[in-house]
Amino acid sequence: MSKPSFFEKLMGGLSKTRNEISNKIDGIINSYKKIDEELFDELEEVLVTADVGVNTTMKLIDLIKLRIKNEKVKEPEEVKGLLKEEIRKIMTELSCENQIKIEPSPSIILVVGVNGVGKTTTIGKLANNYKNQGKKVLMVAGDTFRAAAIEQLEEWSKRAGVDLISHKEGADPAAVVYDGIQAAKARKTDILICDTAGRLHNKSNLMNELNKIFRVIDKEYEDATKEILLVLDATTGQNAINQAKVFKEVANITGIAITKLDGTAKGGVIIALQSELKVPVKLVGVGEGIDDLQPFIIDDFVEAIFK
Ligand SMILES: Nc1nc2c(ncn2[C@@H]2O[C@H](COP(=O)(O)OP(=O)(O)OP(=O)(O)O)[C@@H](O)[C@H]2O)c(=O)[nH]1
Ligand SMILES: [Mg+2]
Repeated sequence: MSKPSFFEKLMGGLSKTRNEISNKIDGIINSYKKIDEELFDELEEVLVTADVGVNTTMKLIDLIKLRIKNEKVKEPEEVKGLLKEEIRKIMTELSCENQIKIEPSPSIILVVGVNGVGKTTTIGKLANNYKNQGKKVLMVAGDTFRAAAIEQLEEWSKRAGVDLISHKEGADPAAVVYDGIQAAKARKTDILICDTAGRLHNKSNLMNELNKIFRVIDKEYEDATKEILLVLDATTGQNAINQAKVFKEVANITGIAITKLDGTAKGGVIIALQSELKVPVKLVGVGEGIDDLQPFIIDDFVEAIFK
């Protein structure tokens, strides 16, 4: 059997979200003979239920109402196409790259996010992808909270065939990152990927720990291309939006990786993240396997949820 293409995997991963959005919208539209307020109310409910978020949903409804008025649209069947177009538009408003920045080399990717969202897994998949592209990759076990966290990253480093810099449990994460940078310089590494702890129970803890790491990076790796990647779990829906807000306050987040899209109908959260929070979604996780990480492409995403 041939391997599924990128788009097929995305389609598979987004199947629950597609059921929640596209199929429900079809059901609604087919039950209306003309476009009226009630139709909009039902559309609104579908979008909010799929975790598009109240603000983004309201904005979208206003935008399609305006188009319907201006273009004198009469048929309910046309509404779905308009919605698809407006979703694509609000997502592309952000004139940011949706690709992880790794050029010019060397680059450093600091991976942050609360516990359990999929940071370590995403690092493993990412390292494997870059290694396969011929890049020299090094991992840093910056989550020193538990010995198991270090072991887990070690496991991924073996699977991906890349080296790992680690200290013992309880070590200062900034010191591990410091060592990682020195090793990257000595080994002429292209991409240094750093894990961090998710178990930081409050904002000032989080800020202190991250700031220490940022200072080390700024001082020791000033010229490196930097990416601060926030990992969010799609299954948490609106909670993911709240996490993004908190992390935006403490760090200059340059991109988002959304994980676990395969198990959820809440994929609509991506629309809100990209359009409301103005942080580009750069990666999507669609499974637990090493190949289950994909670059985020707005057009493919919109096609996949409206198929
Ligand atoms: N289905 C699915 N599961 C995923 C995906 N990404 C991660 N997971 C699973 O989510 C769980 C947590 O992943 P980790 O990578 O350990 O998460 P973490 O953020 O490093 O967690 P802590 O180190 O505890 O803060 C694991 O069981 C992963 O296999 C994904 O895209 N899809
Ligand atoms: Mg981890």
